[in-house]
Order: sequence, then structure tokens, then C-alpha cells
Amino acid sequence: MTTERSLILVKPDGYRRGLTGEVLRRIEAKGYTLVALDVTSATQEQLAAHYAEHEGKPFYQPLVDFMSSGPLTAVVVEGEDCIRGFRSLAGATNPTEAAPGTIRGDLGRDWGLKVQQNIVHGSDSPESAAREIAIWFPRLAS
Ligand code: RTP
Ligand code: MG
Repeated sequence: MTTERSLILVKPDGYRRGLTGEVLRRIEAKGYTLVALDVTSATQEQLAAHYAEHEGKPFYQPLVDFMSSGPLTAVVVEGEDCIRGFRSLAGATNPTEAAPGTIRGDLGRDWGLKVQQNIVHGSDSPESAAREIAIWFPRLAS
């Protein structure tokens, strides 16, 4: 077990629906520490860097448009195995398939749109976390 950091985004759907506090509550209730938090509007540069792995996929432009559609909250979380742990709290990417008890399973649903709007993002590996923290919180880059 290692103490590590993860980059979480409460996406614009979560912001619009007033679920930011609920997501933060679940993170804190799990025992993870909030290291940094910023309510912000993503720049095109941030989104291009953040979603570089998805460039060229059919959902890429709808995803960037969705992530540009309003404020989001970027959060750095710290804790033992919090990268895997938060992915577990978040649940499956598709909110219709996400298990009850997870953020996406309890709070997300399929709105029949061009891209899955699933409330949260969480880093998927230590390498992704370091890369994403540098995008959203340059002052914390390691
Ligand atoms: P995230 O990166 O946001 O934590 O989600 P993830 O790892 O579970 O999913 P990923 O495959 O990395 O996809 C990034 C985000 O793109 C949107 N997406 N929509 N077919 C679709 O409608 C579709 N596929 C992906 C979701 O918002 C997903 O979280
Ligand atoms: Mg991902």
C-alpha cells in the first residue's frame, strides 16, 4: 500500500446538478484527504492535454464540448491506494451499468446524448495522476 495522489474532476453535469458537495462528501467519508480544489472553466488546452489518449475516437469532440459546457471542479485527493480506490467509488464508465453504491451508479444516468455524462473523472494510474495533476494544478507538479 502506498500513499499517492489522484486527480479527480467533478464534471460539468455534476456541477450543474449540484452534486459537487455530494462527491466531495463521499471522498472524505472514504478517508481520503483533499489536497487542492478549484472550481474552474476548463481551457481547450487543458482538455486537449487531459484527453489526448482519446483524440480521434468518435466521442472525443462531444467529450471536449461537454467538458467545456460549464464550470467543473478539479480536486487533488491523497490517500493509500486512492487511485484505484476512487475508481472503485466512481463505478463503471457507463452510468446505466455502474453498480448501486457508486457515484455513477447512484447519481448518474444515460441522458441519450452523444457522450456519457458520468459526473466524475478519476486518474487511472500513478503515471496518469502525475500527468493530470500537472495540467490542472501546475503548482503541485512533481
Ligand atoms: P474518466 O476518464 O472520465 O475517469 O472515465 P473512464 O476512465 O471511466 O472512461 P474513459 O474511457 O477514459 O473515457 C473518458 C470519458 O469519455 C466519456 N465517454 N463517453 N461512448 C461514449 O459515450 C463515451 N465513452 C467515453 C465519458 O465521460 C468517460 O468518462
Ligand atoms: Mg479515463
